[in-house]
Amino acid sequence: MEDPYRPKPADKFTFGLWTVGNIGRDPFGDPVRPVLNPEHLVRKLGELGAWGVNLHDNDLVPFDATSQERDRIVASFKQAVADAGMVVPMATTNLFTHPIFRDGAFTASDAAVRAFALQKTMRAIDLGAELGASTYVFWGGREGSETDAYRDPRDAMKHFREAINFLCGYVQEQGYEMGFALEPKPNEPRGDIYLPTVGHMLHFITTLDHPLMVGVNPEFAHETMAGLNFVHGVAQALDAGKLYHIDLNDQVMGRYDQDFRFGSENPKRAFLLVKLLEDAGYDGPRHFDAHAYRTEDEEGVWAFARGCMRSYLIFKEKVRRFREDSEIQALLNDLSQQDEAYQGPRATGTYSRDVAHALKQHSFDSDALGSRGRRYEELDQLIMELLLGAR
Ligand code: GCO
Ligand code: MN
Ligand code: MN
Repeated sequence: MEDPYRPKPADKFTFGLWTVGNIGRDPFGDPVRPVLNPEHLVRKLGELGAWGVNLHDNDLVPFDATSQERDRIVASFKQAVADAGMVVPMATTNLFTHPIFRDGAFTASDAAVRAFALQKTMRAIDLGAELGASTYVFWGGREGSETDAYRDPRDAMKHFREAINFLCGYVQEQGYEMGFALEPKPNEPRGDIYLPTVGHMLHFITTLDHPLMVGVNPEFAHETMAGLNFVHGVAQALDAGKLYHIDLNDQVMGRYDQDFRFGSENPKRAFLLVKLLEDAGYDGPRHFDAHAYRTEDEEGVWAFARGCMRSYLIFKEKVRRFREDSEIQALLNDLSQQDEAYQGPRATGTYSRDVAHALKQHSFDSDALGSRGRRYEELDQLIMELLLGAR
């Protein structure tokens, strides 16, 4: 029998070169895995059934490469991607590793650093375009502070806006078919990062010169680190038409930035996320921005990658069963019938003076409404039993 959870390109699973290429360095310890060549990573991901691979400029081209070296590396990588039957749907810039970015990139106080960050990003956008990427991600890893003693955070916001406006203009002038996805994160590596959550980012986008070109790239771990509900953040991005990309992984609230395998810590939240994405008809990449435990060797890395994709597909299958489970559906119907039984005046879209008048006069049985239980305990337990394999 064919394995129902075998990933296929049509599932649109992607990994970053930096994710499966993670060598397990942390602030306390040296690397535990060798550096693996990008072409090897692409080949392996293709074999596992992934659709695409994403990269930072310097995951592929070293920071100090000459233009000849760059062209040779890029041509050979392009061939490897094609040979593996893969695509590069997203690209991004490393604006955090080099010491020049110690105080930020687009928001750095030093004007020369800000200008260098723009130069590096334009070149990296060219690289992304050459590889066929249609989404360009901005994760402002160093765009933050440990102390606000010097920089006024309003200047940081202004400089970030200027950079994104400038780069939108650059992409338009080049004629690239590319949208931007801004990725919020509350902290790490900076003490605090500006624009820390999906909500902050969504508002910031409305202040840009070309807001239609720009959406968000929410990450499970990032909203969770902030103590927020990731499913709600993604829902708000969907509601705003701004879910241009998504970073899937897992994270325990209150810990360091863990980047665990998708679904490994909070499977119920992961299930509800997959349900939301599938219900909404989200058709962008399902990108895993995670890495294998530091305990693992290369085999463990592939077990990790397989695990991310399989878990997504298992959750998706659970969503299908949720929709077909007669007990769950009967409960949902019951609830919604009662919810929609109300026949009185209500707000539907725009304001109406007549409805307002009728509503002010309407008499409600507040005792009856206030005594109605919601049966969410029952429903949630049914979901748990579905997830635990008991139904
Ligand atoms: C992190 C971020 C990054 C970004 C990546 C691509 O916490 O380190 O999630 O992995 O997603 O730089 O933009
Ligand atoms: Mn992250
Ligand atoms: Mn990320």
